[in-house]
Order: sequence, then C-alpha cells, then structure tokens
Amino acid sequence: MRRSIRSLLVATAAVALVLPLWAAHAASAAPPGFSNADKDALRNQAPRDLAVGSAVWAQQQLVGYDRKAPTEFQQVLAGQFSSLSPENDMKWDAVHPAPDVYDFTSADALVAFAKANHQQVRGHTLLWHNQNPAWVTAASATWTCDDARAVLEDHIRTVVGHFKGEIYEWDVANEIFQDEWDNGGVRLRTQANPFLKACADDPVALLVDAFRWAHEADPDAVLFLNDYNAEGINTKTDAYYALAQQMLADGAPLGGFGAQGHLSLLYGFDTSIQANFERFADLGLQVAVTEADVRIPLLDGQTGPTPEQIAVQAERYDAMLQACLNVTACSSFTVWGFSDAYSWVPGVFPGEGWATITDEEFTPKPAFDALLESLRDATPGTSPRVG
Ligand code: 9MR
Repeated sequence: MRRSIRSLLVATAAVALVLPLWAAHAASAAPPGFSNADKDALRNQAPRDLAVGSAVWAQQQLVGYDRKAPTEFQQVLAGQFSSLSPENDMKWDAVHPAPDVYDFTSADALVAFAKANHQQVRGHTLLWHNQNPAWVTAASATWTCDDARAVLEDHIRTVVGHFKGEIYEWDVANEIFQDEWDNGGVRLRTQANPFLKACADDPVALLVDAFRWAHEADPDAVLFLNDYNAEGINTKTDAYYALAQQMLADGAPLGGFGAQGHLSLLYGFDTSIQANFERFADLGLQVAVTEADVRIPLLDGQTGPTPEQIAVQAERYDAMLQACLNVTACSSFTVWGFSDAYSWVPGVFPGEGWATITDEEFTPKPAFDALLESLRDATPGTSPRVG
C-alpha cells in the first residue's frame, strides 16, 4: 500500500509522545506532529545547494498561522519544502492596492511562516502584465515613459526594500515576451504590459533599470527573468537568451533565468530543457524551475486519470527535476502548489486537472515519489540546505 503523508503525520505524532527531552529539543524546528528529520521529506533529500519549493497563497493558507496548532496543510508545507513562493501575495494588486498604499499583511505572513520553519522565500513578481491594480491600468492610459518609470521605481524599491534580506531569488520580470501564437509573434509585451508599453521606444532600458533598482534595494537577492513555455530551446527562449546577453552587456544585475514548468499532457515534452538551462548557465546565470505542475486532460465521463496518464505525469515532473539536478547552476525547483485541493489549474483550464504532486488529501502521487527518489539518488544521505 502506498505511503500517505497523512499516515506519516500520525506516525510522527505518536513517536513525539515518547521522545526524550533532548530529542524534543532537536525536533523543535518542525511543527508539532511533523518531523523535519523525516527521511521521506523532499527538503531533506535535496542536495544542499538546491532549494525545493512550493507556491502557497498565504492570504488563504497562512494568515493566522499558529506554530503550536498548524493545519495539516501547513505541516506538509513546512515538512516537505525548503522554499516558499507567494502564489499571489507579493503581486502588484496584493501589495500596492492604491498609489500611496502598500499592504504587506499576507506577504509578511508568508515570510514569518518561512522563518519559523527554516525555509527560504522566492519573491514573485515585480513587473508583469497581469494582476496589476485598477489604478495602474487606469493611470497607464496617459503615462509617458518617465511616468511609468517613476511608478515602477517606487514600487520596486519599496517592495524589495521591505523584504531586504528575506528573499533569496526575485522574479523581477515575469512573462515579458509574447508567444509565437500571439499577434505579432515572440516579442516583448509592449502592448499588454503597461510599463513596457509606456517605454516601448526602449523597453530594454526599462528592464535594465528595473533590475538595477531591485539590486540596490537588496544586493543579496538573485534577480530572475521568468516565463512559461520557456523550458526547452524554442523561439521564446531564443529571445530570452538574446535579451539576457544584451542586459548583461548593458550592466544589468541579472542573475537568473526561470522556466515556470507549467506542462500539460495534451502536448509533448520538449527534452531540450537541460540544454536550454546549460546555455543560460554559460552566460553566468543561475537557472531554476519556478512553477512546476503537469495538468492532465480528464475527458467527459473520466472520473480520474488513467494509470498511463499518472505514469507520464510522474515522468514529466521528474524530467524537469533531472534537468535541474544535472545543471549545477540550477538553484531551486519549485512546484506551483503541492495539492490538488488548491491548484489554479481546473479554474483556468476546464477539462484539465490533477496537476500537482499530492491529491486533495495530501496523499503523495507517483510524481511525488519520483521527485523524492531522484533527489535521494542525486545526493544520498544529505541533510537540508536551510535550517
Ligand atoms: O496561481 C495563480 C492564481 O492563483 C492566480 O489567479 C493567477 C492570476 O493570473 O496567477 C497564478 O499564478 C501564475 C503566476 O503568477 C505566473 N505564472 C503563471 C501562474 C499560473 O497562472
């Protein structure tokens, strides 16, 4: 019978009752009921220099966190992962709801949870065409490039400055290239992104400055470009490769390239991900898998995935992790939520789902087992990177 995280929680809780005092002290970093020394935790099997993360929507899951009474979700999040990404809590609409108002309530809750559980935080995101507050959309209609620059600079300096020292990697620019199938093909989003639009005459200069502002606000954070459909070598990643070279030549403190890793079994898997990572690493950049999930088409009348779909899902997750493990410059591997209970997928892709590594009750799927095994094989016997 397959092991479930729920049964592990119960088992560790029982062991905790008979732990001697010295052991209780050693285990105090973990929330009650879940030991971070658990051999079956992803974070404990990862190589020391690889963060293994999950996205979490802190406003929904972490506000009000009580270390002494964590929810089951919080116990798994703390026990399995060494890194957290704010699914929505650091986006413009969350932290900057009005021109002169910054609200870090739920983002601070995420950072506090991460600290309490010896986790790192990946910041997400500072420049994007989605989830901008209404005031940005309205004001941008009449922005000059100088106006846009002033608004973006204030935002970046304030947000990155607020979290100075707390964030190891920031997705500074997210999804700034269109796709091949978009009107105009692969090119910078100088229409959909209000900041790039206002500065369409020289969007790269704006990007260089955005990275510079972020770097000045927190010199220790590694600053990333991040996008979907950016796993393999394709026209979009070719454009990123050229942009990265240009930004570096222009002196931008660009430090990393993130492939989100939102895959679907409706499409094939591009096996050039490792080669893609290697070419960015050769520029001196870190690379990362930042938002992995693998959604499964569930046809009408299909109550769950077929065994074959489940196996292919595990292979795809594992292929992304393998590419990361095989490239020394890969610094983090993050899943975009670990449970189907809270996945963004069904709401956005009707007819697709089952995209994460545990089911709605946090029972590990074969994809979870595949990741754990690969981490274990990569570095047998290592201990957590953080904590
Ligand atoms: O998972 C996020 C979901 O809760 C939001 O509704 C959505 C809004 O755009 O954003 C999702 O996260 C996205 C991430 O920020 C950037 N890459 C794609 C992710 C999935 O859409």
